[in-house]
Amino acid sequence: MVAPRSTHATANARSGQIGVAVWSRLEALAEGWRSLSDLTDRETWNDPAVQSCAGLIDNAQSIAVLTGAGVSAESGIPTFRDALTGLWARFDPTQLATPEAFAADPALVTRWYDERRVACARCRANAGHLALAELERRSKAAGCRFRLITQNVDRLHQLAGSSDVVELHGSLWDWRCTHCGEQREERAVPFAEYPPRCHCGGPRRPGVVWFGEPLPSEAIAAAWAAAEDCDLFLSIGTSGQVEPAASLARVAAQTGARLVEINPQPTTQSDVVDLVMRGPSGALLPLVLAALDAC
Ligand code: BJW
Ligand code: ZN
Repeated sequence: MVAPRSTHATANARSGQIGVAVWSRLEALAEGWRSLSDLTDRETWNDPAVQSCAGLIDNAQSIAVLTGAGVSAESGIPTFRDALTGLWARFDPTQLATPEAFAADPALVTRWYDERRVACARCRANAGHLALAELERRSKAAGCRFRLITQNVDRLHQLAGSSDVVELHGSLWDWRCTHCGEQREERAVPFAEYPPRCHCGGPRRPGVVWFGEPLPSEAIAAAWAAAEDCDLFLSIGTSGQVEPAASLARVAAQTGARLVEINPQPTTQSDVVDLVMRGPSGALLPLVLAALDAC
């Protein structure tokens, strides 16, 4: 059922691209969804790319999924590289997400994160998150290994029911004291002061990974192991611009895995993947699940 790697270019050209008319329909679907069953009940999807993706999943013994900010876009959370708006429009997110920015102006940086916490607290998991949680359940029930690695800091995968999520870049909800090191989950929004203070009096910072900081060693080890021993790697909603996460797809490719990309836009990984699905993950992933039912 799965074509050999040498036919990738043909497979991409023939069936890996979704047309413009279909794209606008998918956007409408993504906006109009109510629940996973609502979306899949109303739609049966016969696009060859969706069928191919379902076929790859059906044949896999070990699946690794890497997600990025695009997976949460349909929950209303702007992607990391979306231009900042309002009061933040004059700031560059890649400059704010640094230890240097926090050292220079902890109040400014923690206010930015707190506003993102407030916005995230109002968001719910979307059909893409729900579909990945369902795919995990089905895969495990069928004896297939399934590992979800995320760069996202919003914890929406966990809210959707995914388990053992590998968080490469930490979480917006965890805050750590820069003096005594105590870290705890902070769900109440908003904070009363910037930066929030620890009981020891020290300033607290978000438990996320900023540029120039090492990723949590357990998380990066788990992600690397998953990429090395999977036979199917799905890269969903990430631009692939940030290392070391961006290398995971190439690691998987080097060890012989098949690669699928789900993203409305081309990425740094598009050239190495076997199947490109151009569209929003909140619409495409439920359709892949629906197509899996027919496998
Ligand atoms: C949709 C969609 C829809 C839209 N459906 N899709 C090697 C080479 C060069 C540089 C480096 C290197 N190794 C390390 C570096 C430096 C650096 C780096 O990568 N720099 C690059 C900019 C070049 N990396 C680091 O510094 C990392 N640390 C490190 O390597 O440490 C080494 C070390 C070892 C020992 C001691 C000390 C150091 C740390 C990286 C940390 C990244 N952190 C951030 C911020 C987290 C907190 C926060 O959110 O504020 O993580 S940066 C930001 O980028 C965030 C994201 O998780 C990450 C990835 O972004 P993502 O998810 O791809 O989002 P976008 O916005 O880029 O893309 C969204 C995509 O969605 C787009 O493609 C859309 O098309 C798509 N989309 N709608 C599906 N509906
Ligand atoms: Zn403290």
